[in-house]
Order: sequence, then C-alpha cells, then structure tokens
Amino acid sequence: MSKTSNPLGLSRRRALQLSAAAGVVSVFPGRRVFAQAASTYDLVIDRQSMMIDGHRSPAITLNGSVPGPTLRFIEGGEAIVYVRNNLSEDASIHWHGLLIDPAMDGVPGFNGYTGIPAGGTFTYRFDLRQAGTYWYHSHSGFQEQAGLYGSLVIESNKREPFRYDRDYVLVLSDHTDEDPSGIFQNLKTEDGYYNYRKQTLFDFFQDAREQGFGAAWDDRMAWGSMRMDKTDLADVTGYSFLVNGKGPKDNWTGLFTPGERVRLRFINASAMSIFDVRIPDLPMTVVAADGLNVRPVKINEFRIGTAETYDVIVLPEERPYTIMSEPIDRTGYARATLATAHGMEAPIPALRPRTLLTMNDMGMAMGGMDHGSMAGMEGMDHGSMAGMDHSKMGGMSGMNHGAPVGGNTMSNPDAPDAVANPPSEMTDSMGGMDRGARERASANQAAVGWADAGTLPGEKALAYADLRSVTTNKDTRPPTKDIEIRLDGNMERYIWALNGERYAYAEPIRVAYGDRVRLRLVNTTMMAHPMHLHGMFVELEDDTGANKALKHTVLVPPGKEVSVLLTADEPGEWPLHCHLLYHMAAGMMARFIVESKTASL
Ligand SMILES: [Cu+2]
Repeated sequence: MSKTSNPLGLSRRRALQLSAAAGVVSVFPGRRVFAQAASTYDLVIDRQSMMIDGHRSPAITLNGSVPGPTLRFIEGGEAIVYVRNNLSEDASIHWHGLLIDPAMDGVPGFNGYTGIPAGGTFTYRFDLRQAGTYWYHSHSGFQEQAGLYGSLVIESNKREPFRYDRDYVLVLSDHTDEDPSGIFQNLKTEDGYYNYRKQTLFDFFQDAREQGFGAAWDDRMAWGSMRMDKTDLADVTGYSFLVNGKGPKDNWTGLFTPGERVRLRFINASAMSIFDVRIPDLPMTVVAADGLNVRPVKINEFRIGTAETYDVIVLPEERPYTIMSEPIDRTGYARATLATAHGMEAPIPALRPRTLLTMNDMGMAMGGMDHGSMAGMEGMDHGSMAGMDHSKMGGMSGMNHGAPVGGNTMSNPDAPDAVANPPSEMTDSMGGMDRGARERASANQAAVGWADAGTLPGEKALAYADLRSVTTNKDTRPPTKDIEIRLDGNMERYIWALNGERYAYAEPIRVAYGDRVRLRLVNTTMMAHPMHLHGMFVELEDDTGANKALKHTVLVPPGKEVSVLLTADEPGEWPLHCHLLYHMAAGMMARFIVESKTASL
C-alpha cells in the first residue's frame, strides 16, 4: 500500500536552503557559490497499489508513491541516482528533456543501454547542464501508464528573470485500474473500443437543426465514408485524472499567503491525455515552456500536450481557487486547489463541450495526402483511406449551405477557422454576464475545431505563436537540410507510424554533427501527436528572429504541419517518437542518429 506523497510546497528560501544542503556552498551572504558536489538520490521501483478518491488501484510506485519523489538538483552540478528494480520484469528510467550523455538517457535498445534487470540495480550519473522543470519516466513496456514517473526540478545557478515566493510542482497524469497491456490489446483489436462518445443520431438532428439538413448530412456522410470518428480525440478512456497522484475528490491543495507570487510547474506526465488547464478567475503568466524560460505571456488557460511542461506564475488573492485540467475529450477532469488553508475549496466549473474536429482540421490529412506515399505504409489497411475518393471530396467542397462546418476551407487548409471564433454579438452580450453565467452560456456552445478549447470570450488561451525564448538562440544559421517526418496512422487497425514505417521496420534518420536541420512534422491523421525528440531541443519556427522558443515536445494538431529547427550538436542515438504511450508502442517512433564529431570529418 502506498500513500502518495505531496511534492513539498517549498518556499523559495526553504528550497534554496535544502539546495544548500545538497551541494551549494554559500560563502558570501546574498550570493550563492556552487560547488561541484553531486546530489544523490535512491529510487526503488515496486509493484504496489495506490489509493485514488477512496478506491484502491494497482500501480507501479517509486519509493512507495505515484508519482515518484520530486528530484531537486542544482544546475552545473552532477546527478547520481541509484535505482533498484523490485519488479519481476526489466525497467528503465528516462530523464525527459535533459541534455545528457546518451548512455544515461535510459531508453533500452539505444546507445547500448539495456535497462534495469528484474531485481537488479542501475546507477545513473550525469552532468546537470540546464535549469528548469523536467520529469522522468519509464521507457519500458507500459510501466509509465502504471505510475512509473516523477518530476525533476533543476534550480538555476543564475539569477532568474522572474520573481516568486513559493514553488509547487503539479504532475498531471491519467491512471487506470486496468492492465495497460490489456488496453493495448483492446486498442489493436476493436476499433473505437474506448470511444464511448461516438456521435449519436440525436447529435445528428441537433446538427441538422443548426446547420440545415443538407450540411449535417454531407458532413456525416463524409466522416462515415472516411471511417474516422469526428470525436476520436483520444483513443483510451476510463481514466482517473490525477494531480500529484490525487484524484478530484482527494483534491491536492497548495497553500499560499495572500500577496505571494506562486510558481506552478505543470508537467503532463499522462500516458495518453492532452489537457486544457485553467484556474477560473486567476490569470496566469507563462514564464517557462518545456523547462526553459520564455518571455512572460499573460493567459487564462493553456493546452498542454502529453510530456510537455509549462511554468506559470500566479498572484492569488485571499480565497480558494480550483486548478481545473480537462482532457480534450472531456471524459473527466483533474482538479487541485490553491488555498490559504487546508479544507478550503472553490467551485468546480462544468466540463466544457468536447471539441469537434471540422473539415478544416483535416487540412493535411486530406490535402497533403498523396496516394503514392500512402502506398509505402507497410502493413497498412488502405481501405480506411480508400473511402476518401475524390468525388466525395468534390461533394464536400461544394458543401457550403451556410454551414458552419467545412465547405470551401477544404481547398485551403491554412484558412483561419472562422467558426472557432464566436460571432461578435455573442461576445458582446456575454461580456456583461458574471463568470458563472458566461461559463454556462459557453458550455452550451459547441467548441468547433481543434484550436477551440471552449475558451470564454475575452479570455486568452496560450498558443505556440506566443512563445519566445528569453535567451537568444545560439545558432541562427538557416537550415541546410529539410527532413519530413510524416505522422501516419490507421485508427481502425491501431497502426501508428512515422513516414509510413513502424519503428520495427524503419531505417534510422541520420544527420551529421553540427547539421542545421528543419524537421517538418506533417500530421496526416485526425489525432494530435505530441512529438518528442530525446537529447536536444528544437526551435519553433513561429518566430522569424533569434528568440525562437525551444521545446523537447511539440504538439502537432490533427491534419496540420508544424516545422521546427534543430542544430544536431548532441552525438548519439536519440528516440524521436509520439509521446502517446500506445502510439509509441504501436510503432510511432524512429531512431534519430547524430553522428559523432569525428564521423563527419
Ligand atoms: Cu501519437
């Protein structure tokens, strides 16, 4: 039995005192001098159970808890982590987002690493080359889904560009009582097994009333003939959504004193969930993305892909606040509370409508798909795509009966999704309502299109285009190499692949040391894929200047392309994969090899 432990709600002063104990020598008052002493941790992996909202659930624990302990380090030092694996199977721990010696990256089958044998131990030793919010998790089988994950915080050895008085880690995750390998089997054998929210006939008549019968029918037929489900935002449901291992009833609570600036380090450690996160009535300022500082962005909510992290700073007043994290398919929620005393709580807002994908979201999935490249998809069932013949598409592009869905956007995938923005008169009329009324009014509006989280009019949701690095990019050369990574899938047969090949069959992607590369992540599917590259950061191309935001995980929306730049300056064999656990397991992974310095001479 495990009791989950709260990451300590440390005041910054206390955190630094602890840091001092862990290898910082303070010589001058007000100035920190960092010794090169190592910080060490012991981790023990066990199969136990955990309590979630009063029910017992099987889990894999680290030091008896889910998530595992928050490991705190100081930038510039060395980390030593001793791991004991008490499972009856091999395990592993990967340090997500760290610049690291490839031998310590912790992915079995890469860089000569073979995992931690059943009943055995492994010692990780690596230099701490960066600061920020990161996490660690198993890279073996489905252990991550069962609980083998935790947070990792590296304190900066420089002055931070923002100020805060209190520091909390919020690890978001999805937990299931089921055996994860059983889930994977079900996904592979039964289409839509976990999708309880298929559109119903009732939905159809509702649509028909709003859009006109013709439009609703055409839309329905189009989706039907593609044999894709427009509500297939997530393919596993039945999860409990957790914050720091606590269910919504357990209500993880972070305390604050009014007037304090509170830093919240959000980590999406779920196996399969993408969350929309907000704190009603408490604006947030985003100060870091994927561990690295960004220019402050004031927002009301953000969408966090699996494996991404965001640090925000809030200034709560003397009252409780609900931290609400809704998965995009709205099958539940994770909830936590900020309060001035334990036991206080704020109202929990109603779940907003799940997003319905539109034909506009299909951009790349349809327009960018040439059948020649599809033919390369080893083992793929072309049947599901074959339904998408061009006469049908012709019919859809004519589908403009004043319908809010699709129509001529088909021919221009980049056209702004007009329906994502409510008409201005609605915005205006809602402006006068209080928040509760606005929430209720908004809940009755369908969120249409991937980009729309159901954000209230007048409120701001974070977009990648808002992110700018605080530090100037080290390498501003234009790319000399363009690598297309197509994210492919067949939902019916649960085959997920990169460039048409499942991992087991794919050739590695090779670049020379020092290469400046553009990776074009082209999503041909109707799901978002959080693409993660180990060992290096990539730069988002939203900025044309030298402050491109750096990311280790990039959420690629359905049917869209996201391009990123990369300087290949970390030699090694790095996994490049979708961070949805079952997609990776199904084959959505590649080996990205950066040749050693000498190899290119
Ligand atoms: Cu994926």
